[in-house]
Amino acid sequence: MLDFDQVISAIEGAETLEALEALRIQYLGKAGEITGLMKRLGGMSPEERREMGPLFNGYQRDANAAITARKDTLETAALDARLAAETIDLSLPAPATPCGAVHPVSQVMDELAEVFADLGFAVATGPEIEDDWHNFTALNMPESHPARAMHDTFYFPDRNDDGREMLLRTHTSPVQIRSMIQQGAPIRIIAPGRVYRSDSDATHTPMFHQIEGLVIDKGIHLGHLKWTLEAFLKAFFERDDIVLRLRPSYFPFTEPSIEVDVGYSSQGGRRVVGGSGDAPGHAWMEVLGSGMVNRHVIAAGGIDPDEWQGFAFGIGVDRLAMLKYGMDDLRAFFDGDVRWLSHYGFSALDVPTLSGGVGTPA
Ligand code: 2NL
Repeated sequence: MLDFDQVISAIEGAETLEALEALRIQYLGKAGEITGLMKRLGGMSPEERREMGPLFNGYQRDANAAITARKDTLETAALDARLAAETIDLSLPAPATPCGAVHPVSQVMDELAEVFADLGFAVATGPEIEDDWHNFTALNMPESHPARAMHDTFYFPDRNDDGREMLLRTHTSPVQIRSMIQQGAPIRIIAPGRVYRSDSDATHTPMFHQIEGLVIDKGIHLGHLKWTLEAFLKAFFERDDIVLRLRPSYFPFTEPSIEVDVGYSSQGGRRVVGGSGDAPGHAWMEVLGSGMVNRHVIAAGGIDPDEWQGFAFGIGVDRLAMLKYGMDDLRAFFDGDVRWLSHYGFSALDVPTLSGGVGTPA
């Protein structure tokens, strides 16, 4: 026969939760000893059952209660032991907070905005989803114009409510068209942002960054363009010995159109901007396109081209970042690899300044 006092003292003396669980199974489990007594009640005569029923039921109830109480005691003791062991040493240095970095494209965009702000330019922005009028037609590129095909445009399947074809802007020029229409002359703006062309290889990504500039005022001429670009490139590259070479070119939206090269030399496998491209050990590198705004474009912007003139320019920001900070593969810009970013990125706490980066070697 079961010695119930011993069952209770075994439960109360269990040293661990595992030992307690073993006792629970031994007495109250499916094949447990108290469970066995309960099963035996079924085979008893009514008299026997009346006598033994309350006794066995009491065993079951009291054993359960003892196990619950012991479990509670053991768990509390385990928690107390853990709390005593896990003290916090407040004198230890705090673990470093994972911190992002500013992407070189964002850094260069900020630097460009700062340089041009010093020259009196405001920053203008606009939609990346455009219609073909703002992206092409207003820029002196009518529907059949071959330059439209040159842009490898991403088109949307549906036209907008005005029946215009919709597309991802291929340059930020539509921002300047919108600014001309909205604010009128005079204008002094830069339009930085993402642009899209269906192009992909080592030097082209389908999305890239551009910054365009537009000045509209009275009596604006090529001299203003050249001075502005020179001042900009000197400030951006933080060097006084920047030499420009202006070459005639063609863009539908400017007349005349001018491509601008800068002199550079190769030092330790890196291109370093500065000096004349004709000097020994130097060469020329194209950095931007520009020109006097075509009178048709000024008119499309709702401004009288007989009264107002202007110049404009367009620069690839990604290429400019590569040049200033020494990255050699454009595709890595948009891979999203944090190792690349921690190598080339800039502290998020930095105030964007011209001298914030590694700069060009002296
Ligand atoms: C390039 C050439 C250029 C412009 C962009 C422009 C904008 C308006 C009117 C006239 Cl609203 N021109 N933009 C002008 C000349 C060149 O970009 O090679 N960019 C990377």
